[in-house]
Amino acid sequence: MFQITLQQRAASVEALLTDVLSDRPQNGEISRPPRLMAAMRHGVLNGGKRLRPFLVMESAALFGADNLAALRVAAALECIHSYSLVHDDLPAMDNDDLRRGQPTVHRKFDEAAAILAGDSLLTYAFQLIASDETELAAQQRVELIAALARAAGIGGMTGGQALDLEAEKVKPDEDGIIRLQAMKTGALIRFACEAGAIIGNADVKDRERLAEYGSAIGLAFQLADDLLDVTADASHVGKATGKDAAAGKATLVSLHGIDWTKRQLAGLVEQAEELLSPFGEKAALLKDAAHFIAERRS
Ligand code: GRG
Repeated sequence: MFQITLQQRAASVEALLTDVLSDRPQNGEISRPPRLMAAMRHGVLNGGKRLRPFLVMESAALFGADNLAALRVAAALECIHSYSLVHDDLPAMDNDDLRRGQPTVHRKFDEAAAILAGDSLLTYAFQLIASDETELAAQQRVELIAALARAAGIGGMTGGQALDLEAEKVKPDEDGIIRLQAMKTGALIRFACEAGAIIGNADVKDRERLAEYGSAIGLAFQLADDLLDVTADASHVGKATGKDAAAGKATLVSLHGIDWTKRQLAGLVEQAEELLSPFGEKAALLKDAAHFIAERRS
C-alpha cells in the first residue's frame, strides 16, 4: 500500500511539475528561456523517489487537506530539493557525473546552466507557494514561505552544507555531526511534515508533533544514506558511493559502525511511530514511510 501511494503521489506531483515548468510563461512572467527551462526540467523530472512531496501530501491528508494546495506545496519543496542536488553535483561541490542514474545537469548542459537552473528552481518554489493558485489563506502561505525559507537557508540546508564542507578539513564531534545532518538533510524533511500540518490548519500541538516526526525520520534518512554509502554499490543507488570515506568525512556510521547504526535506525522508527500514535489508523502510511526511509536500499 505504501509503495502504491508513493507512486501515485509521485505521478501527481510530476504532472503538476511538468505543467508549471513548461516553456509557457505563467503568472505575468515576460518569457521563459527554453534552454533554462530544459535544464530545470532535467534537474527535477529525472526520476527521484518524491519522498518529500509524499510527506507533505500525506501529512496534510492527516488533517483532511488532501487538495491542490498540498500538491503545489509538495511540488515547491521538490523544486528546492532538486535545486540542492543540482548544485551539490557541481564541480565546486561534489563534482558528480551521475544523479538519479542520469547525467547531472552540468554534464548534460554546462556549469552556468546548472547554476542558473538551481537558482531558478529555488526562487520558483516560493513563487509557487505565494501564488493565488495555491488556495490557502494569506497567513498560511506566509507561514509556509517562512518555514521553507528557514529550512532551506542558513539555519537549515545551505548552512548544513557549509558545515559539511568544513567537516572535510576539521572533523566534527558526534554533536557536530548530528547538528550538521539535522540542518543539511533533516530540515527539509521536517518542513515537509510540518507543512502538511500548516496546510491542514492543525493546532500548535499537532503541528509540533508532525515537525518532531519529521526530525526523527530526517535523522533516519541521513543515517540510512550514510549506511548506503558504505554498503551499497553505485549502480543500485544511481549515484557514486564510498564518497564519505574517500573524502575522509566523519559520519555516525564511521564513528559507531554498522550494527550501532542499524540499532539507532530501529529506535528512530519507533520514536516516529510513537509520535504518530494519537492519529491512529489515519497515520498508517506515515508510519510505513518511517520504515521505508530507515530500510531503504537506494
Ligand atoms: C548545494 C545548496 C546545496 C545544498 C546541498 C541536501 C544537500 C545539500 C545535498 C545533497 C547531497 C546528498 C546526496 C545528501 C544525502 C541525502 C540526500 C539529500 C539524498 C538525496 O535525496 P533522495 O534520496 O533523492 O530523496 P531522490 O533522488 O529520490 O529525490
